[in-house]
Amino acid sequence: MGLNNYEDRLWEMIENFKPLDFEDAKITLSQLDDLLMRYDAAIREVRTKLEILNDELSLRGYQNPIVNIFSRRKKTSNIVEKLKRQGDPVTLESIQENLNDVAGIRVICSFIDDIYDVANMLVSQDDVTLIRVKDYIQNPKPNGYRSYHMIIEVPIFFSNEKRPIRVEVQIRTVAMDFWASLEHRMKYKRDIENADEIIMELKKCADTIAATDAEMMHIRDKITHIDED
Ligand code: 0O2
Repeated sequence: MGLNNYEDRLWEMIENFKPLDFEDAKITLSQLDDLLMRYDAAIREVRTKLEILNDELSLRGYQNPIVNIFSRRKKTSNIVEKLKRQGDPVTLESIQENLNDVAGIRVICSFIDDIYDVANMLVSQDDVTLIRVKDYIQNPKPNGYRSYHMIIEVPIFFSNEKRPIRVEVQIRTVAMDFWASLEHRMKYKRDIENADEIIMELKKCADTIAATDAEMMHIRDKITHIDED
């Protein structure tokens, strides 16, 4: 890390975390780095679990239920912005108490039933604690958004302690992901002239995608039966 980067982060710390003085800012920054390292470790842990599941299921004839895994750790600026937006204090304790998505993993599956299989297999591991589920596949959002969201907690072992760390896992099909990426772009655009029209078109596409996802599963089942005969 270059000096400028460190200095920038120190100023970011002073501005948002309101340390007592410069020395306190340095200490808090080092504690923040420690906390972020723990979230990075949790991402690695959950990614590995998913990769192992995928390898095993592929050997059992499931044909790679997971197409891709993306992960990201929220940047400090976005952590601060979200805490402020929620009206929560900007402190290290508050990050752990009030944010579930500092560590985020997105799993892309081929078929809808793969999503539920992968989710169930992950949460049935005895070191994984399920904190919350939001099933936007069974209950899509009014805009058409579909995805299966879980907040889980995994224990991470460090040199002198074991700590449970939260990870947000979003699981969706390739088609749902394609839709969500395009729809997400709307979030950062202001004053869109024909917003209502775009929202309607996106909703229509989301419904078409849902029907296609269901049909693809049906066709896959037919092909599987031919294979078995
Ligand atoms: P970004 O930029 O992707 O990180 P919480 O879990 O309490 O923080 P919430 O809203 O209750 O917040 O969680 P929820 O509903 O599980 O959604 C969290 C994430 O799902 C969002 O993170 C998005 O990534 C995704 N998401 C939810 N709704 C939509 C939607 O309508 N369209 C798209 N494209 N993505 C969605 P962030 O932090 O909002 O955004």
